[in-house]
Amino acid sequence: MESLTAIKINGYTHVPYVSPRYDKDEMLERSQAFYQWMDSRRSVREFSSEPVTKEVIENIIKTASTAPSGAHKQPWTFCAISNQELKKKIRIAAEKEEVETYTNRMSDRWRNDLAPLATDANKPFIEEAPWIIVACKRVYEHEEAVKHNNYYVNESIGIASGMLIAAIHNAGLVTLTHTPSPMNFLTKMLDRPSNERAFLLLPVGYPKQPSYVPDLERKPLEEVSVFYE
Ligand code: IYR
Repeated sequence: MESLTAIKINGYTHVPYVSPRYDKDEMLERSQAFYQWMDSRRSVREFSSEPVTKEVIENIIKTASTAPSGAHKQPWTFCAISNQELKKKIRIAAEKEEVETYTNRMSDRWRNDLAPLATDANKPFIEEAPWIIVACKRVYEHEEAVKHNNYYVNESIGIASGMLIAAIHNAGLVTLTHTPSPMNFLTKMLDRPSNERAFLLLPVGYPKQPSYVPDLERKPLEEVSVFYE
């Protein structure tokens, strides 16, 4: 077979891409196996302090950064923190916001909705997990002192964060999407530039043993999909 070569479109190089192809049975089996694997993921709120190698965290971040993004701007920075002192400072600041949130910012309905998850303003996992990753979105880029907004920034960082969570699960580790609000204290503490905003805080590590999660069900396919055939 003739091997394909690069072509030019609008003066830009496009290279041949061959996507993997599976026969029908293998496709069905892979889709089923991946669903079951992803369905075994749970958000975990209690972490062991057992260390995780930096290289694993690097691979997880590289995976997240394969996400599609608006105009391929990749408008994200993943801050990975293992420094114990910094984690402690972040925990204290996050808990301060959370106390305010749980006592004054949340409606009764919101508090009731969270009751099955057993969350509260205490966030020991920020200090106890070996790593925390703060996913930051980059709202704009500077080019010669001019600000250029990035595109679909929330969609892009949301997709990348989903892929980060999948990569964490794939490594046999657990995480939690923590959203201390407001989060500007994080951008300051991490000394991030003015074009970056913290989006999610994710502790990464092993669950504390024994580990418990709420007895939740996921919505069945019929409730989360409509097919138009
Ligand atoms: N940000 C708080 C509160 C919280 C809100 C929702 I919606 C959750 O699903 C879980 C928690 C916290 O992280 O505790």
